[in-house]
Amino acid sequence: PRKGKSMKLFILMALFGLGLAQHNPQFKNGRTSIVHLFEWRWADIAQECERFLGPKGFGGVQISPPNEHIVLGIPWRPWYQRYQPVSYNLCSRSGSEAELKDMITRCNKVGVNIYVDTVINHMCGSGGGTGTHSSCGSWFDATNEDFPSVPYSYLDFNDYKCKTGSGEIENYGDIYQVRDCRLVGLLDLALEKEYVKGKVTEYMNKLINMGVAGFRVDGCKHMWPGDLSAVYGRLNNLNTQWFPGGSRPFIYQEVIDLGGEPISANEYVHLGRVTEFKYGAKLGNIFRKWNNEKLCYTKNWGEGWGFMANGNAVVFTDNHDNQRGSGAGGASILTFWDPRLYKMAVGYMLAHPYGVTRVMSSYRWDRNFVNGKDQNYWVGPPSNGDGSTKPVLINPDQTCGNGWVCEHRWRQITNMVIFRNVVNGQPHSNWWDNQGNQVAFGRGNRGFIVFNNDDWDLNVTLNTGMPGGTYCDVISGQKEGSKCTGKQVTVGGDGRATFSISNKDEDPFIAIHADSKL
Ligand code: AAO
Repeated sequence: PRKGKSMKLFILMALFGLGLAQHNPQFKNGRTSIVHLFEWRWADIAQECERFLGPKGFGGVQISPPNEHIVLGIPWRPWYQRYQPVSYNLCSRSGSEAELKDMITRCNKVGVNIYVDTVINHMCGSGGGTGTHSSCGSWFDATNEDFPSVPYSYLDFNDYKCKTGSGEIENYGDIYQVRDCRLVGLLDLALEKEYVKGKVTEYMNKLINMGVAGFRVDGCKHMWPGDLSAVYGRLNNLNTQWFPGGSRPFIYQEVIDLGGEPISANEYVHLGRVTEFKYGAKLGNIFRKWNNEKLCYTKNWGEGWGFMANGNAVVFTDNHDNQRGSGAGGASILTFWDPRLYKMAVGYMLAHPYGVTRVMSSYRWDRNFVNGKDQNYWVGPPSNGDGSTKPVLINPDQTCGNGWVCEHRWRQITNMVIFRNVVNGQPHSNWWDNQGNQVAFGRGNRGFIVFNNDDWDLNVTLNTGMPGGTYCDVISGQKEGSKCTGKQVTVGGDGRATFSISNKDEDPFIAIHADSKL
């Protein structure tokens, strides 16, 4: 009996260990954040890793889906064609397999991981037609569910299980519909079939062998946790050219859970991390001061706000869906369109210890609101006349051109990505608030941040917990050589410092850290 018990314990630990391992982003040397380079070309990402992300301490890049996808109406080409797979060939709007491979290698070399946006719930829409209008030119027939380049046939789809009249998800209150019927007309793969599991696993393992560190798994709410568990369990360990032996791929699953539906994020947290959508929705309300929210209420930010356990969460202010009004979160979501509040919200997220952080990096499009809805939410990345994606230009002042926003290059955001690395592992400490929208907190003795989102000035002396000395604020400027290019903060031998932030400042917050000390 003792042997049986310890065997059971061993199995439990092995299962638990395996699960936990897939929660680890496998960041290289002390890096802590992911940037989503939405719709970037592989060639541009490779260069960005070398010239910016590596040197600035970014941990990884979430790339747009690399597999072959439908091409919708040249040159119309909405961004969302990437979420309509036609095969698992590795050629997409972002580039060829060779370019993908080159990018993965060059990013790994400078310590930046690649995470793949993985679309395995479905293929293209049922109305996708028949022909070779796909990113590698593979022939497919959406009408008859025939994708010979995988190959998948009609036998590999869920139609036999879906019970709704339309074949669509009609009611998010019915877990069977949500998993077995079509999401917005997308042909729903039967992941319960061994054959489909095999094809999906083959695709993901090919990417692992090429050197990626993990996966953002699209639409997990629409797949059964048991099927996902089986797929994840068959994934190879990471490539030992770049990662320690036995490293498991990082898994983070897109499950929109704002409460109120029978399927919850909780059903997925043992399999990997999950996107915490409440985070950006609440943070938007707080910085906009909607619903009587105040910054001081964030003293217990994180699990105290009903978010999932810290170790399970991937957090973000906005994502590619809700920055254009779809997905979840609604009007409160902050984006680059509201730069002043956005920088504060991203700064707050990066300073706070909760979750694995993902920074959004976008392109600009012409918005056209009709009754509060953006008619142009579909507009694809900056493109040439033939529909190909424009390269990311870097201006002399290090901002991006050609329509790329590059939020991750905004000084305030880049410097807070660095802040998060510097304070990594330190506790949330030395909280202060004015019972309104002025708050401050530290990260042990390694960093301190102060926000003024009230409509009046902040003038206060606070215990920072930092060693005495002169520090450069990394929001209004940064340390360059032996000088600060922006504000300076003097911390006394007792750890106290006086802060002044006008509500009219360009960016009404100040952050200092161990590496910004003169
Ligand atoms: C396109 C066209 C469609 C066409 C289809 C097929 O737009 O008209 O029928 O092609 O031809 C993206 C685009 C889609 C696009 C699709 C394929 O967003 O417009 O369809 O590519 O090209 C659900 C899913 C979630 C999904 C989200 C958008 O659960 O997984 O919808 N996100 C991912 C990707 C996304 C992608 C796909 C999945 C598909 O990030 O880019 O779609 O690969 C509730 C549910 C959510 C549900 C939303 C849908 O949310 O909870 O699970 O998300 O509804 O809007 C409040 C509620 C909140 C609610 C929310 C929105 O906030 O509290 O729960 O409102 O109503």
